[in-house]
Amino acid sequence: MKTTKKLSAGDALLLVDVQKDFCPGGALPIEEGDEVVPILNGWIERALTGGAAIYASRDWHPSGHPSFAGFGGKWSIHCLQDSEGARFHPQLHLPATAVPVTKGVRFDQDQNSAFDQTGLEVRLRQEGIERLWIGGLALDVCVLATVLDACRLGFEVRLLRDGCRPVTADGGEEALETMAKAGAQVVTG
Ligand code: VGL
Ligand code: ZN
Repeated sequence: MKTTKKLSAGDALLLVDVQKDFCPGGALPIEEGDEVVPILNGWIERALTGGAAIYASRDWHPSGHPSFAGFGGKWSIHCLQDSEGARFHPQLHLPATAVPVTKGVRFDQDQNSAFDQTGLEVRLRQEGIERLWIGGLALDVCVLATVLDACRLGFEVRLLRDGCRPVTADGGEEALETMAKAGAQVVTG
């Protein structure tokens, strides 16, 4: 099926965790994580041209967070609040109007989805947004969880395949299948 790549009012681009720590050289690097940056910059252009809103989630952990190894989780320490590694990738052309969505702040458990107790759903409904174009890091972790929540909540979802990278290749393939089954439309290019 051919789908248009035009974003318009009533759409939002949702960029998931495009942060330094998830890119090569960071604390929890995803292979080729930085390669999503120019691709997502193209989507930012499309969103601005079409009058779509832009949201950018960020992983933002307190020290001793339960997702960290030694504290109940499996990940190396990453995206500590206010740290250099938690910053959005410096080459990501986020406009000043982009709305940050802070996640991973809970003391009791991780929040992989940008919808998990962040109030994002309420905000999107207030803004009349019905369709989400989603890309970022990591395809098989936080992008997956965010897309599945978005589908479950009834948003129309376009997954930006080339604007994502997985932690593991197999995980990425499986995530794509799971998201497609949930109703997300996978967009390439
Ligand atoms: C993520 C692992 C740990 C992600 C966040 O944003 O996909 N992955 N924390
Ligand atoms: Zn995290």
